[in-house]
Amino acid sequence: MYKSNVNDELYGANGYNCWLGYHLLENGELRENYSQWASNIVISKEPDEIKIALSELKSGINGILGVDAVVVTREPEQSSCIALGVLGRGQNIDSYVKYDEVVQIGNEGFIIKAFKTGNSEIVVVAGTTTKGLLYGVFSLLRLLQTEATISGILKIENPANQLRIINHWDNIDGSIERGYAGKSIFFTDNKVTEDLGRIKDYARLLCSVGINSIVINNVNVHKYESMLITDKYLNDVASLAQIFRDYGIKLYLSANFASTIEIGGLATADPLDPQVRKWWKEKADEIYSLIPDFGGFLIKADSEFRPGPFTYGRTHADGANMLAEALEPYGGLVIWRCFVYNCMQDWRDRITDRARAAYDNFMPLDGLFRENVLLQIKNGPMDFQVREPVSPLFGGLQKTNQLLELQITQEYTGQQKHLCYLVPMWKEILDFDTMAKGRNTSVKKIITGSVFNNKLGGMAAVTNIGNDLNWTGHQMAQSNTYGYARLCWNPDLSAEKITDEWVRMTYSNYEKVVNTVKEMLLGSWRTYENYTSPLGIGWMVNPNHHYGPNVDGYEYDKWGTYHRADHKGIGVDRTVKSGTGYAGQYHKDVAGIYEDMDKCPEELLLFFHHMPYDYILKSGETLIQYIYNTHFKGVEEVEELRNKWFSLKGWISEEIFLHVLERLDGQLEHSKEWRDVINTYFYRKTGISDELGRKIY
Ligand code: GCV
Repeated sequence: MYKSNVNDELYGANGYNCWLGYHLLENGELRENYSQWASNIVISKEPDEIKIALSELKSGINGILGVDAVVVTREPEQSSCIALGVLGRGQNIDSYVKYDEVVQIGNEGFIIKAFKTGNSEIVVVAGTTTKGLLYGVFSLLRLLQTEATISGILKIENPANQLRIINHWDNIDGSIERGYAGKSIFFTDNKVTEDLGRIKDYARLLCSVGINSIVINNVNVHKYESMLITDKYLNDVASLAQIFRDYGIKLYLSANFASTIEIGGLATADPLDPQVRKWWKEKADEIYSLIPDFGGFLIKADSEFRPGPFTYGRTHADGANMLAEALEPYGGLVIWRCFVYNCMQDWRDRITDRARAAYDNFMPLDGLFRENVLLQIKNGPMDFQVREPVSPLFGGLQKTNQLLELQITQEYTGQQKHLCYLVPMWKEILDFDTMAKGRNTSVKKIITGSVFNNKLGGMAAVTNIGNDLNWTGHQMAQSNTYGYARLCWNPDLSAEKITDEWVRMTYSNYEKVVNTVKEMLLGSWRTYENYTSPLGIGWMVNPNHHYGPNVDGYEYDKWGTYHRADHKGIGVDRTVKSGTGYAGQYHKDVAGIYEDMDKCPEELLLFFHHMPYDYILKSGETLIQYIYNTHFKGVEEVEELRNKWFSLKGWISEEIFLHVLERLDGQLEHSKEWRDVINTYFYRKTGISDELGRKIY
């Protein structure tokens, strides 16, 4: 055991507090400087509506500055202070904010503004709603914890995306589909949890980074799980909703499209059947009587054996609109997933292409959905692979509300055993230019609704949270939760900035720690890609659980042929000219790039083209040599990751240091297995040796 220099109590020994651990600033001068105004908090006479914001502010200041701030209800004579409140209610706080500032603050926005009067410094934190104020408080605390300059600041922020959603794939029995951090925090043994303290801690965490919606159960709603919308569970679900409400978060439920059959005693789930429509309306009445601000339903239909409107010869618009009609009187939403494809596809057939499915199913329905329906679209056309092109539905759909769906839980990216920081990948997705309305029609703009004047929009992601003490299994995977939420709030933030914040909030401001951890995180996605599936081909994982290498292992392809690898070449021809035609689903300016193997971005080459192993890449390597090289390199990079982390010995709480070290050791071993399995497969298939004569097992 080594002796740590770090005071574990201050730096969060076990990771439970995530980025809200609030550790005392190391910089004494700065602490002193902040404390001059942060020691006094001035509020109006009505502390009730700002109770949570105030207590968050007080406890944050206490942790970061070691000060027990005094709360008063008017400006202390000649003292510097924080002025805190909700604007527009005739309270003192109004006098600090100018009209042209107030009008810029939306109903989730806030202002942080610092100015001098005489010798005093006033720092105003205000929103036009309680929720906005809460976001403002968490933002101020972030600024303090990351040692930002507050003097003279004028910061008015509003979230870019209306809906900033977390999806849980939690089952009522407590298991989590694709969960790698323990069991569900919401359910245990077919009951709603009694550990509401933990739910409150979770709500705080999510609110602190601006999440405003949560779906608490799995999209795969089986017969028993359909009961969640019955009186057996709804009262308990309402208690969860109450906790989230306090932190500005609306609760949603995934529902079984065939609930009328599973729990309603009807013989059909046909969306056009009057009995079915009546049943859902009554169900909505019941739910809203208990949860007045219920967000709505998330639906997975006609996908991976889930029921849906196809059974009745109806469209997905028919299905979604029927539910939307039931929720509409209460302002509820239907979030309908586009992950609809035929998992029984015969992969020997060279024309049928799973990648085409979402577009083929949903493009013809553009404009047919009611106003309170959103389509939730996975970032790529397949399934959260380490590298995929962006779904062509972005930029394709124009008359439909859209949500981008990402996966925080690392189903295909190392299952929180491997370090794989996904923010750089998500940045690429958000910045992708669909060209739908000329240059600069990026995904991030489309999902805000602003490009096509859609009423609703935003982002959703499948969470990596479970009941492990540190929430995410691998403690550093907390950075993915944090980064996702920050991008929902502001997709223009750079990966570098988000990472910097996370490290400073989570560990410390010591430059050594900040620089080392940032380097580790920012390169880790590419490293993971290097030793796993090359150039966008995807999968190559063991079937069902999706962990570990297995080149032919994709479970819905019993013929082991989806990647089209033979002794001469590999890759799927998705061109219009000679392949599945998928490339043609993009706007013509984008399609032209993907269609042409010389223009196609190389990292996606095998997704779009079938290439011979001796094809020369831009680097001058042959394709086969590139596969060998990246797999050796990936392992070396994991070795570097481990060395970097090891250099932080004594700088990070001992428990977290050892825990991460253990994960990195495991990752190193496992990356070697990946390297060997992939390289051997291709060596045997092609008979081509590594030019550098390295040993291929
Ligand atoms: C919840 C993939 C996953 C499934 C998941 C599905 C989905 O197929 O492997 O576990 O099911 O995606 O997104 O619905």
